Amino acid sequence: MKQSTYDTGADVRERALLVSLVTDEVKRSGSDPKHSLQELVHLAETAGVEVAGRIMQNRDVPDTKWFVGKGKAQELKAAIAAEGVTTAIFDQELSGAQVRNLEAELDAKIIDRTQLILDIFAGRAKTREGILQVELAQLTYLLPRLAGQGVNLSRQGGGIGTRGPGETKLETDRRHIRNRINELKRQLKEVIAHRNLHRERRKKTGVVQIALVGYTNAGKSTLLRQLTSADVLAENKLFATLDPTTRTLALPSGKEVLLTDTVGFIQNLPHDLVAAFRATLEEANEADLLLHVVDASSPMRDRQRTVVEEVLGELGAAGKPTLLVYNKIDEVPSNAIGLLAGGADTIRLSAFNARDLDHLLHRIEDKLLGGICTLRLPASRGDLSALAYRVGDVLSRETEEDDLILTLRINPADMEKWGRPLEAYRTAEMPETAASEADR
Ligand SMILES: Nc1nc2c(ncn2[C@@H]2O[C@H](COP(=O)(O)OP(=O)(O)O)[C@@H](O)[C@H]2O)c(=O)[nH]1
Ligand SMILES: [Mg+2]
Repeated sequence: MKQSTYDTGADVRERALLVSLVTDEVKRSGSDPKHSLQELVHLAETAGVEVAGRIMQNRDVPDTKWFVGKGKAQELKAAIAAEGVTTAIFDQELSGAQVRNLEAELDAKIIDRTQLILDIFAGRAKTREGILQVELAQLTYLLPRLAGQGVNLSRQGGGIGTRGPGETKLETDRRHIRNRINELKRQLKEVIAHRNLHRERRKKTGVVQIALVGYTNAGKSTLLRQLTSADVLAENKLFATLDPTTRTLALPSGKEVLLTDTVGFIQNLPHDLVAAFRATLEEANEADLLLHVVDASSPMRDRQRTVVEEVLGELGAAGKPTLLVYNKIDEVPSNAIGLLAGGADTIRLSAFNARDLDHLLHRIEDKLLGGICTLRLPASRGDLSALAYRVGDVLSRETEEDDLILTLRINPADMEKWGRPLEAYRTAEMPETAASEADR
C-alpha cells in the first residue's frame, strides 16, 4: 500500500481517461465541475499519469450500477479500447459495487479522485509519520469499498491460517485491514510523541532549507525546475537520503541552500485525507523560509491564499519567515497587477522570466540574511561603527569628508533588537533589491 499505484518502476506511463458526472447534488454544492475536472487533469499528471481524454456527463442522480448512464458506460468502453487506455479516473466517489461493475465491463482499472490524491501523497510522503498517515488513510478508504476491489491482501501481515470456519475471504481481508489500521494508529502515536526530538536533531545539520508551499497548479514544481538546473539533484551532493523533490539552490552570494517542493493544496480535500496531507507538509515545518506560491491569474487566488495560510497556522508554521510569491504574472492584465494583496514580503513574477527569477533569488537572500542598508556615521563616533560591525555584516566602507559610510547586510530582527542607535544614521536610499521591485 505504501507505493503509489502508478509507481510501478516500468517505463510505460499509465494512460487514463478522466470522467466527471455532473449530478443535481454536484450542482447544488456550488463547486464548478469544469474547474474540478481541470484540477483532476493536473492531479493525474502530478501522479505521472498521461491523460488521454476527458468525458463529462449530466445526470440527475448517479446510476446505481454503472455510476454514469448505461449508454455512457458503453461509450467509455469504446474510448478505452480505441485509446489504449488502462485506467479510468472519476472525479466523484464511487461505491464498491460501481467500481466492480465498471472494472469488469470496461476492462480497465477504476480509480476515483480520493484514491488518486492518496496515490500522490503516497509518492511524496517522506517522514515516517507521513508514510504511516498515508497508509492509514488508504486503508481507511479501502475498508468499506473492499467488496468492489478484487484485491488480494493475504500478503499483508502474513499467514491466514487462523481463518475461522465459515468465514469468507472478504471477512478475513477486512480483519487484516482492521488489524493493520490499529497497528498503524499505535505506531503513529509513538512517532508523534518523538516528533519534536527528531526535528531538533535534524536542525543541527545547519543547512538552510526553503520549502515551496501553495495550491496545486500555482507553479511550485515549475519554480523548482526553473531555479535549479535539472541535473543538479541534491542527491548527487551531500545529502544521499534526499528525494528528487529537493534540490540545491545557489543564491547570488554563492551560498547554497536546499529548495524543496511540497504536495500542493487541493480544493475540497476529502476530510479523511486531511491528516495524511498535513503529514506530507512536514517539510514546511522544518524549513527556515517558506515560499508561498499563489497563482495570480486564478480567480480563486485570494481564497486559496487564505486557506494555505490557515493550514500553515494550524501546522505551527505561521510565524515562519515567508515570501508571498504571486506567480503567472504574465497571465494577469497589467491594470490588475496592483490589486494583488500583500505586504512588504510580496513578490510578483513569472516562473518563465529569467529577470524575475534573478530578482526572486535576491529577495530570498535578503530574507534569509537580512537586507542591505547604508549608514552615514560621523567619523568621531567609533562606538556606532563598532556596533554596526557587531550586529551586521559590513560589505563596504568608505569615508566622505567627516563621515564614515558603511554598507551592511543586517537582519531586520537584529536591527530591531541591537541596532536602534543606528536607525537615525540610515541613509534614505532604498536597498538595492527593493528599488528594482519598485520599478515594476
Ligand atoms: N503562464 C504561466 N504559466 C505558468 C507559470 N508557472 C507555471 N505555469 C504553468 O502552470 C501549470 C502548473 O505548474 P506546476 O509547476 O505543475 O504547479 P504546482 O502544482 O504548483 O507544482 C503548468 O502548466 C505550468 O507550465 C507562469 O509563470 N506563467
Ligand atoms: Mg507540483
